[in-house]
Amino acid sequence: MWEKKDFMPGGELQRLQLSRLKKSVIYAYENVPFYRKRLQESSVKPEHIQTLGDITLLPFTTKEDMRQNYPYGLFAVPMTEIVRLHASSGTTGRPVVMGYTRKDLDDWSEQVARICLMAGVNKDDIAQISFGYGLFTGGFGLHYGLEKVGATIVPFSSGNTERQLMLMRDFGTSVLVSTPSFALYMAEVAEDRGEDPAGYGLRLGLFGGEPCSESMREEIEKKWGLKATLNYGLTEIVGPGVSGECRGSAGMHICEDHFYPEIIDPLSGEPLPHGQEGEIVFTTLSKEGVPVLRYRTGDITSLLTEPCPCGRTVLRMNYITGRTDDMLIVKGVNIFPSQVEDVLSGVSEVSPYYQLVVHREKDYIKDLEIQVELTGESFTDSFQELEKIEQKISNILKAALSITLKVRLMEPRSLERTTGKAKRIIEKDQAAG
Ligand code: DLL
Repeated sequence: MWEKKDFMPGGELQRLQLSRLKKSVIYAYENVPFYRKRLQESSVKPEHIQTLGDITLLPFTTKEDMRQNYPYGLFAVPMTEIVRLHASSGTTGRPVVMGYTRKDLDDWSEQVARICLMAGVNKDDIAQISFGYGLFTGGFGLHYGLEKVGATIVPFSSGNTERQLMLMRDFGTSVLVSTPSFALYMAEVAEDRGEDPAGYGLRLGLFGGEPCSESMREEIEKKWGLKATLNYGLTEIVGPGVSGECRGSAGMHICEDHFYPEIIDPLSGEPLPHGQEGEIVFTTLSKEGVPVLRYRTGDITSLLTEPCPCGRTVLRMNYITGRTDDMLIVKGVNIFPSQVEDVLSGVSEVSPYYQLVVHREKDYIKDLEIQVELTGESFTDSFQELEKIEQKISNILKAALSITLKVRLMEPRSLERTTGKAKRIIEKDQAAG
């Protein structure tokens, strides 16, 4: 039964992973010319994989590899076997295209169902999906997982916030499925209408697709009066369903029988021991349509090895603290948006809405401005008061990052709201005001 797969005894899980890993490497080698060539170039043969540790013999796969093989170059089966396509939301360049066989879709719904179950969804729930349905994996991914659990699905898709709220109330929605930023925005819209979001009766949130700081999670929980759980995934591997939180809210359990995780040093590519922070790399262990070997996700996190009180034996991954490609180098200092967010979350005068505005000159960053919204309560006409808050934030940022950054306080509700993923880094010419 799929419900039991997160509870496999240690040795059994590793045996399954090893037999699947061996098969996946042979499968990719025999069916995807790209992998055959890559392995040959590194003088690796599938039979060299004899232990799970031997995975480090395999070369990495990158987003660039996927883009270069656009659209179907990494597919391992003829198109007659592919029953669904999804693609990454990347705004620049070619998207990453994923193809799923019938079995891939069955596995995917099971993976997402496990994530939903560990978050606490049950048959009595009415789950409103506010992820986009389309090439983005969020809508369809959560849809089939929730269906497998037996919840009643409201397949709303993203956008149209007023109507989302109306149906949420009328249909008695108990579970909200969305990005954390959209959950926060919906609460704001409800408040604008003079309503208390907590009155809507949501009991649980399944949030994913983007980072969610602890202060943002608390804010969402407080406003809606729900329990917020986070889940993680990416198009290149499958979509949502790679990992998710149980009720303990202490990291996200990985569907390890399907996705083998590693942590590497993002600079050297060397494997790092469990517990240490680095870039997470995944190898698919069961995929037919597009098997993926050692995909460098760009996401920075660590693997948690302590047993979870919930009894699940699969590893947990920590929350994502940044992306390798989100790092901004300003005057020689490396800055991740999450570091700025951490600082801002400790300042009571500002809301969770912020943006990092990048001023570029040729190929380097000349300046970085932190735009952050004041809360309704701290908004004032007093120039002195505003300057005091700005200075306070600037000082804390300086202490945390060892660099003086320009801080610009914005009026409440002035930064752009999103019905999908929040955009934290913007280029100067796109900035508000
Ligand atoms: O966002 C898949 C997804 C949909 C996951 C819905 C969960 C829920 P992509 O659009 O390919 O796929 O974006 C993947 O988003 O590499 C991370 O950088 C980020 N991401 C996804 N989930 C989380 C999370 C979907 N829980 C990229 N925390 C990933 C932090 C996340 N970042």
